[in-house]
Amino acid sequence: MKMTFRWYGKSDSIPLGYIRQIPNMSGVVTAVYDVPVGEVWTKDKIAELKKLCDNESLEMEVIESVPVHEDIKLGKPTRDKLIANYARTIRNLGEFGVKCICYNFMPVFDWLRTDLKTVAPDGSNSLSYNHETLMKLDPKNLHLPGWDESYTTAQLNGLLDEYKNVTHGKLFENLVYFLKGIMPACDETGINMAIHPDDPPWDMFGLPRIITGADSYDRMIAAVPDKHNGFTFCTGSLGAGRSNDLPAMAEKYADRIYFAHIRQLKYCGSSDFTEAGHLTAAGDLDVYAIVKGLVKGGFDGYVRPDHGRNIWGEDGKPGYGLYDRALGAAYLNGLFEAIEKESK
Ligand code: DNO
Repeated sequence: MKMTFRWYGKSDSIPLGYIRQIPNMSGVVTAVYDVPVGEVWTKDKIAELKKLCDNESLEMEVIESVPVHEDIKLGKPTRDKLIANYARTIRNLGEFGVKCICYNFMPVFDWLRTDLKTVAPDGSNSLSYNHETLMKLDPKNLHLPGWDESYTTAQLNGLLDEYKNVTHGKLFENLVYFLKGIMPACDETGINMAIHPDDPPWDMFGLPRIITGADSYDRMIAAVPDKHNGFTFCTGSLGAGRSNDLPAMAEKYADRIYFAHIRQLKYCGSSDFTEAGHLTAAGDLDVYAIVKGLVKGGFDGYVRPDHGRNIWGEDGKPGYGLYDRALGAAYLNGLFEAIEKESK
């Protein structure tokens, strides 16, 4: 495995030099943030980003994310042009040594939480999700914590209306259409596409969500068997779905898991959760068993410590401060080293 760390580009308050000092850190997971969704990432933009990483001797082999335009998810006639643009971005990224692209296929919203700073008894704080609170929100006039509100209210209303005709089946067909359109660029460049699960893995505001567990993985592999069609195994997202057996999934799909986001959840009630420190004992996910599953299955991808808490007085970007993610990386390094040695 290769240990990596998410870095939000030049605007990230965490210096690349600090990231490099985390033991075993091979590179960063980053993105070009100033190109509108649907447009091609030019070689100039990619080169600029890569240079920043090169200067600090960090690799830039994983991109998170190249976002997918809503018209592609909606299956609108404009999608062919947008898919061609996406394929060009893949080819451009391939020229700069990128090996893996994380993306998601969630309609309109990405991850959803109801609080960004839930305080734990030890004084640290982290993100949390409360279903009842979420259900009380009006999707047409939404101000969600951590959401970048890139749509105007009118645009958001329009989009939500357009999705009224998109069933789960239709959304899945649109995903398959998209993947078939970009696979030639992946075959050519060797880039692996790694879909991020829906977070949390259930429908939101009447919008369908389709990447929720093992069944979704099976359907995706069956529909697009190309080896470049794979997964970002996000333990926090999949783990919010209580019926997902994460260690079993980790082992079963290890050869298609190109990227692992490893984080911890503490469950409350039947669907609520608070994010916690990475340690197995800190929450309800068996992080040890998950790593064991990955190793047993022959996992050979990228890992990043996912969402950390805010600790030691840090007021980091929600989920993406330095300290707790660095602790998470150290813990995961230890698990991988021990389990890999034991399994030889
Ligand atoms: C949240 C992240 C997601 C992820 C995208 C990938 O912290 O895991 O926002 O980057 O869903 O497309």
